[in-house]
Amino acid sequence: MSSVKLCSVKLNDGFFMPMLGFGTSAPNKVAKSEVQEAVMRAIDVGYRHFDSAYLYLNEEEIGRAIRKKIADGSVKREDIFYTSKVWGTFLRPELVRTSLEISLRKLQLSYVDLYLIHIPIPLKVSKKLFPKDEHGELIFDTVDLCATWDAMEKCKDSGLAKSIGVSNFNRKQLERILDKPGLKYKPVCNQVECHPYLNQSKLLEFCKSQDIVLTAYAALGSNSGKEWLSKNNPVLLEDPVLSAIAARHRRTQPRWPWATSGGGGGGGGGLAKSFDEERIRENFQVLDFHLTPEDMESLDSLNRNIRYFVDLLFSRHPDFPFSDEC
Ligand code: NAP
Ligand code: WDT
Repeated sequence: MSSVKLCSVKLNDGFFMPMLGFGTSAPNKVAKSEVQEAVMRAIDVGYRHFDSAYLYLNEEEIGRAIRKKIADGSVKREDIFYTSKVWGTFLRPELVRTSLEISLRKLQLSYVDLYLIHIPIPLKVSKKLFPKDEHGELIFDTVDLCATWDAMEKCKDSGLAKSIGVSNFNRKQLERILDKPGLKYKPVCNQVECHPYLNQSKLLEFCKSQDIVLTAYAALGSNSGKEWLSKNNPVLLEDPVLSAIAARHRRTQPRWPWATSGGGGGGGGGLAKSFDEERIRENFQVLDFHLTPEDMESLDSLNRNIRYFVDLLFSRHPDFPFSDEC
């Protein structure tokens, strides 16, 4: 087992989150048994933070992996930081706790460390993850996100979730929650796409000012193979400027999740997904290198507003988060 200790960031509710998290979402064609293997391997390598969701349909396998590593004495439950997310079909306040209980039952765990609103877009209550009408249009629900947040706060009060936060929220949507009358708990984080091509400097600044951690997803630029990704974007990990910085630090290049999420500049978190033994190890080596001011400058110059995750299905909703500048 690795002796490397992960750096953690203190959340605004007092809990700690390891800055580097292990992403678990894979294309549908990948067998679910792979995620179980990958999570066990990741625990052996030293990862302690795991990111999943109801949407990913892999919580049974992740729960099994975590419980096996607890049973063999590698870790204790309290060493693990596990995140789940409530999907858009459960954003009615009366369904939020049910959704969390479904995840916990699949996981066979008694609590999650972090529970997030996955998207700010309520979808019609349905067994389908993406409920559509006869014309193939997504069917939305009308739910007040502040009411959903009340239900999230109750999940924290019940102890089923240690911390609560959001994902894919823009600044206005965060403000709506922060300005909610009678707010009991602020979101501890906003998990959003963030990498050198979309550095989220404005949103990061806002989050920092509110003591909200910005957690970066697709920090390695995600990858093809995912049904919903646009195919015409440049591949982040093939960027020559990144290669040059990596070479200067005698690193292979994909070690950017922490550095690009504001971790380099302080106070962020980042996710990296790999199910490959070698790359799981490689991606863990982000903790012992520091970017120089010149590196930061070249990284800043790469920012070009490229989103790998844009789902046009959502873009008709009035709360579509990605039309605003931040
Ligand atoms: P990512 O972590 O940016 O990239 C993963 C892809 O890069 C995989 O295809 C992986 O393939 C490849 N890869 C990983 N390490 C590599 C390396 N060292 N060299 C070359 N290729 C490498 O993308 P992501 O999975 O889209 O995002 C990470 C996690 O964020 C997800 O798994 C999920 O947990 C979360 N997420 C959340 C949201 C949200 O809406 N909240 C959206 C997207 C993602 P191999 O597996 O073959 O290594
Ligand atoms: C933009 C577009 C944001 C994939 C789609 C969110 C898709 C959530 C993952 C995810 C979406 C979505 N993932 O991890 O691979 O909500 O459809 O978490 S999405």
